[in-house]
This record gives sequence, structure tokens and C-alpha cells, in this order.
Amino acid sequence: MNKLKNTYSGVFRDGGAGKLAKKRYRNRRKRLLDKENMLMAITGVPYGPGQETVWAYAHCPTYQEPAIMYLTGVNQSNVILLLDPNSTESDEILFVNKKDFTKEFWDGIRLGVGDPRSVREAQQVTGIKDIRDIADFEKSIKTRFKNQKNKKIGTLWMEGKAGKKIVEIKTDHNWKFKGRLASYLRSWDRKSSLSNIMKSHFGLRLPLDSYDIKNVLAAEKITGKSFIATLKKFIFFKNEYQVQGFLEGRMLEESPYGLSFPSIVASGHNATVLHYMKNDDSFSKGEMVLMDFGVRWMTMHADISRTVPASGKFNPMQKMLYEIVLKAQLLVQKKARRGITIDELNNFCWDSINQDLGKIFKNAGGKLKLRYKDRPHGVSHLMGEQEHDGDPFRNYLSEPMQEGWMISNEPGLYGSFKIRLNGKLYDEEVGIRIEDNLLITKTGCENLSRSIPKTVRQIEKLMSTTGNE
Ligand SMILES: [Mn+2]
Repeated sequence: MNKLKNTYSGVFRDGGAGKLAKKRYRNRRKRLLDKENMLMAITGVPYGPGQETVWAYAHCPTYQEPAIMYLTGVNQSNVILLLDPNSTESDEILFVNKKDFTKEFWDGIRLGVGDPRSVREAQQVTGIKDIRDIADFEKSIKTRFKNQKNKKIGTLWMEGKAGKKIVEIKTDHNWKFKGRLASYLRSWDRKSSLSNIMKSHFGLRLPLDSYDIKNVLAAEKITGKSFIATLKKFIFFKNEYQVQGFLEGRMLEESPYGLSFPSIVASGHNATVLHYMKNDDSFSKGEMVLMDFGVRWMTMHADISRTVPASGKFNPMQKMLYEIVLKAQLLVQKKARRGITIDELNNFCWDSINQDLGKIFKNAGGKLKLRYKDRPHGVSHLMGEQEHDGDPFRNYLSEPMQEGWMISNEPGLYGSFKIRLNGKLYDEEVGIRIEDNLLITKTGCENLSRSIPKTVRQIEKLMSTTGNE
């Protein structure tokens, strides 16, 4: 059995729960069934990395639709989960492809149906007893639908509010699947309707459980260790991609689950591009380097940003600006607690930075031109099964935060700055971002990335400890 699980490790993530994994996923499905109490169908991603846009995104070991990942742990394309609270036959069905041994010769093992042994294996791995061929999905859901009293099917699609308007994401697999279910309903029963389970799903998924928190801490630990190793070698690196290669190499060495996202390594004025991706510039003397990076552990993510001087030592203006950002970051951490909103955190954060730019920087004779009005981006986003989790329209910004939510804490400062300090003129385009990951707790918050160095002293000290770590 253990051997079997290991064979399927790429397509089933136990989330760190080991033998208890099946129970944990079953409980999640049960809670959704209890909350919605209707027939539901949720789709996985239609294709895996490298399958559609041939070689693009080929390296992405965890790629499943996060809702399916959360409910089943199954990490393979072309699956559908059906939940049916009123059935006496089975209240959950997992639909997968037929076992295809030629395909497995090319791409590796998948859960499949078609011969009794494969079905047994799929049952053993996932703990779901009713496993069926995805080609039979329409037939199966039709039968189940006829037995429903409320003539409804629940499914997941991304919608939110933009002002008074309802907005929807109409390009993803969820939307396509919704269209497919809608066309079934039109032919079966014109009075029936689809119901969006997004709100209840996120309500259940966003507060992390103890396994999730352990997994985040594992991700933070690897991410932090890799960052420290990078700092100790930093003065030998001549450009952005050398830093990226080393940093990502260290992270990937310690996790089979892949990076949280492609790293940003942006030096000098490149750091004023918020999602800088080129990572191909050489370092010039005296500039800072902004890094936004992180690794996954199981399905959880670390999402960390640090800004360091390429030379190993901040100049006086860089230090002044860096500490303005750091002060705002510590303030956000102090204020983050259940009941308050991310909108409120944004006010604390950007007020603090804008006030300090006046009180500290301009007061000392500094001149600046920001690349934005008031605030460059939000200080926090939700995290979890996705590096950016929660509804993509971010309506959660105005909702009171709950215990168990994980959020980023990432103040930044981007623009041109000029000041004379101790008789020396500094004139630079600067991008600074400092990002940690906070868990909202009963009494406040816990900084899950607290052990990753970020003060000027800590960074300069590590960068002067060159050579072998
Ligand atoms: Mn982030």
C-alpha cells in the first residue's frame, strides 16, 4: 500500500497527513455537502503542463485547479468531482480518464479506469469508492439530477463585484465547465438553474488547518534557508539571472513541489517594474536588488520579498528609504488581527510610508518622484492553495479577516529619489519591497516568515559572511 501511494505521489498529494489524508479530504467534501446540500460538480484543469501549449510551462509539478486539490488531493488533468447529498448509492464520484498505458509510457502514471485493478488502485489512493470513466459524466449526472427535488446543480466559477456590477472570469476551465452544465440543464429541464458555490467553498478553504500551517512553515523554512545561502554568496553574483539560478536551485533542491511562482530578481530601476520578469540585467555598483520568491511545500506556498544592496552595504539614502518601508511593514503586522479588514491595513501601511517620506526624507532635504499616486499596490493578498488565493476580484479586501486566514504583508516604495547626506549626493531610481506571510490567529497574527532576515543589520552581516555557509 505504501508502495502504491509512492507510485502515485505525483498525482495524489496527501498534504502531509499520511494515512489520515483520505479522512481529511473526505471531511472537506462532507463540510461542503452539509453547507450547500445540493448536487454539485467541480472540474479539474483540462490539461497538464506542456500538454496544450506544447512546451510552455512544462515544469510545474503542482498544477491542479485549487478547488479540486483542496477537496481531493488529486493532481492530474481531466477529472471531475461530483457530490450528491441525496444519493443512497454514493454521495461522491470521482471521474477520471481511462487507463492509457501508451500515454503512461510517455508521461508517467495516472489514476484511471478501464480495468478492475486500476479502479481498485484509484480507490485506494484517493479513498473515494465510486470512481468512474469521465466519458460517462453526462449520463451519470443526468441520472442524479432526475432524483433531485430542488432542480439545481452547484458548480464553481469566479465572480465578484466591481462597484454594483457583477463581474465574472470567462476564460478559465471553470467557466467552460459551467457552460457545459448549463447546456445539459437546458435540454433536461428549462426551469432548473446553476448555483455558484464559490462563496461557501472559499469560506471553508481559506482558514488553514494544522496540516496546511505545518506545510507553510516547511515552505518558509526552505525559502529562508535558500535566501540566506544566496546572501552569503551575493557579492560574487554579477547579474540578476545568476541570483535567480542560485536561489531557485537551492529552493528546488529541497522541495519536489516546485516554486510558488517564477522569481523576480530586479536590480536598480528594474525594481520599479512591479512584476519584472526578464531577470537578465547586470548589477551596477551601488544599486539595490529586489527579490520576490518562494517555494511550495505540498500545496502551500511561501511568498517572500527582500531588497538588498548588490555590494553588500546599503548607502545612507537606501538605508533611510528601506527603514521607512520596514517600519510600515512592522506596523501592518502589529495591526493585523481577525475582525479588521485588509482595506484598513492598506490605510495604515501607505499612510505610514507617505508620512515618513515627508517627515524623514523630505525633511532632510530629499526630493522624490513616485511612480504612482498614493499607493503602488495592495499591502496584502490572501494566500493558501494558491499563492494569490481567495476570489480573484478581491472583494475580500473589505471583509473582516478570520482566524486561520493567511495573508502577505508587502509594503513597497518605487520611484526616483535624490538627497544630499553627509556632503554626498545620492540620486537613484529605487524599488523596495519587503514581504512576509502572516497567519491570522485568535489574538492577533503570527509572522510565519519571521526567521527570514530583513533588518539592515542582519542583511549586511550575512552579506559580509561570504564563502561557504
Ligand atoms: Mn505577494
